[in-house]
Amino acid sequence: MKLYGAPQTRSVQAVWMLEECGARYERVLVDIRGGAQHTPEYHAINPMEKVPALVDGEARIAETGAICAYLADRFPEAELAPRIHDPERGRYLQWLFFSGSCVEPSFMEKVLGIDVNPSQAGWGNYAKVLDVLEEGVGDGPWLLGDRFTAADVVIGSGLYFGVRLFDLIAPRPAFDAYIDRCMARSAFVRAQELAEDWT
Ligand SMILES: N[C@@H](CCC(=O)N[C@@H](CS)C(=O)NCC(=O)O)C(=O)O
Repeated sequence: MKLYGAPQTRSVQAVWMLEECGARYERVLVDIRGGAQHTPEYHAINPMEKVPALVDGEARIAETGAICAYLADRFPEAELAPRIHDPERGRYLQWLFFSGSCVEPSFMEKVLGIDVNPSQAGWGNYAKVLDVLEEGVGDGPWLLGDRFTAADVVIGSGLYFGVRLFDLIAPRPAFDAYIDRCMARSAFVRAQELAEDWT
């Protein structure tokens, strides 16, 4: 299994997930600052020419949420996803998709300082997304209660990015407590180090 990535990118989320799974994998640097993502070879792995991307035998997966979902199913013994007939799988999938469809666009809304019509924008608006996130992580410890899943890797990474690394989200007690729980996981700690070293 090969993870294509680069330092200081969303690749850290995929590394965190791989570490949660206890997977054996190789980290392959894509020098995105030098343009290495725009080669025909890498385009064949991820046509968006972005990192991260995962190659597992014949399987090729890009989009961080999809990589996390794939890995959770690929390593069922790690118990990072409700099984297919478990009703909790509905909420799990909702949170996994919520990141790419709502959290990320809402961050862009904030960065660009634009106002959107919440009925037209698929993500509602930034304020609504934050309120839904707060409600989701509020009771804790995880999005599905006592059960830590791949959805926490994805949502936890987004909140860590928005609250702790960049000043995109004003701190709220529920966010801080949830981020602290994520940061206390040994896989999270390992990922922060590993994802900086792609030599
Ligand atoms: N929607 C993608 C976004 C991936 C993305 O934007 N990656 C950035 C780094 S965090 C990248 O590869 N940038 C290089 C480029 O676009 O040339 C995901 O969730 O994986």
